Amino acid sequence: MSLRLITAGESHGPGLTCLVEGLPAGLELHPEELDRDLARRQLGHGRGGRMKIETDRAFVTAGVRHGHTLGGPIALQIANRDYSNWEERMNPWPVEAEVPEVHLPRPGHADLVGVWKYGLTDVRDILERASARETTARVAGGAVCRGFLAALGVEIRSHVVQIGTVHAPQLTAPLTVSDFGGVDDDPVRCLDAQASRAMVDHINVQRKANESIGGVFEVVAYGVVPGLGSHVSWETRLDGKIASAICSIQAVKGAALGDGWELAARPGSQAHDEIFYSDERGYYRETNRCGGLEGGMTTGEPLIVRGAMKPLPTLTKPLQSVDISTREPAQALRERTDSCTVPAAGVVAEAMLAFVLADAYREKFGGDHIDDVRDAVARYCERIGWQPR
Ligand code: EPS
Repeated sequence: MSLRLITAGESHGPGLTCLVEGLPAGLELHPEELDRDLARRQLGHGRGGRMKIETDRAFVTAGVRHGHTLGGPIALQIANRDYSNWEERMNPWPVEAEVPEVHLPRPGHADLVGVWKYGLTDVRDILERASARETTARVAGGAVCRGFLAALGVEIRSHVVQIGTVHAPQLTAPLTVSDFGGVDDDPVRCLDAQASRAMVDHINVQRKANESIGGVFEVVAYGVVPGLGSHVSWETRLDGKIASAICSIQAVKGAALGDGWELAARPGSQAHDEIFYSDERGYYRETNRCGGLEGGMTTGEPLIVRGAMKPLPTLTKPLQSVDISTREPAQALRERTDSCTVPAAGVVAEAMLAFVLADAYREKFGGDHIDDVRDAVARYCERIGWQPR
């Protein structure tokens, strides 16, 4: 991997940190672009009380000077405002007060296997790091990767296509960047107004019934050059890297590239994207069923990936569990939680895709200064006769 993204931080600890290492020097960054993605991650009907406490902002403490990257690791810090309510329970250092341990693992969370594996007795020692609060740091780092990609003409967008049993209608034409203009104004980040209303109603009904709700988001990257990734070795195939990054998001249980699972049911003649050539367009396709990936490489068509998110494991009406201090039956931990975070997961997935693509560009084109990268990309596009679409 040419680029590294490391996060640190607990959900109710003092704050979160993200380190991004491997970007070139000379890349222009704007603080409002980092904060805009952090604010977008806080959106969505179905969030709990925590989002009213936090107003996430990234403070850059290394790697950037006067709005330009220096080529060294970039460090980003985001404070947990809620820490002021958790100072005794989450203090890095011993405290006077007695802090009771949590002994009620939630089915579907990291709680049980975590204490088991790490030899701990307090579930909080696991759940604090396992919490999806960590995605805040990924989004901050992803925004930096996104700035790098934007300098190379790549734009990433996302929308929600399913919440629980409610599906957005099938698209009749491929989406373009401009179709996403108002997506963040929609309460569930869905592009279809009627489906959005049904999704909001579904969340309300399920929330009243003490349920949490999952769903499916779709992320699309535009302007990606053909030939990122490679067919030559399993670990260089970009499909695998993207699926891994999407499935690493808390509560995501499935990733699909292009038409994904639907391809399995189709005959070959309706599963692939026929190849055409014209002097004006060069090589092109009329369809994009493969989601912009063939043989582990980008095709130059928009890159499309979906992620399926399970309902969150913290339920207001808890599931059956076991008290790990007594091994007696007990109800799982009941904590303040969100009922639906699929809209936010789409924003997190944009960050993860931005990281994977930025890494692939770094690997293929190298360069110490952003102008070196731009020149290398331009030379390559000229050699293969490809223009962004
Ligand atoms: C989370 C539980 C909730 C979520 C949290 C993820 O936090 P709290 O326990 O403080 O109410 O709001 O997500 C965030 C804090 C966030 O920023 O997205 C969990 O258990 O995973």
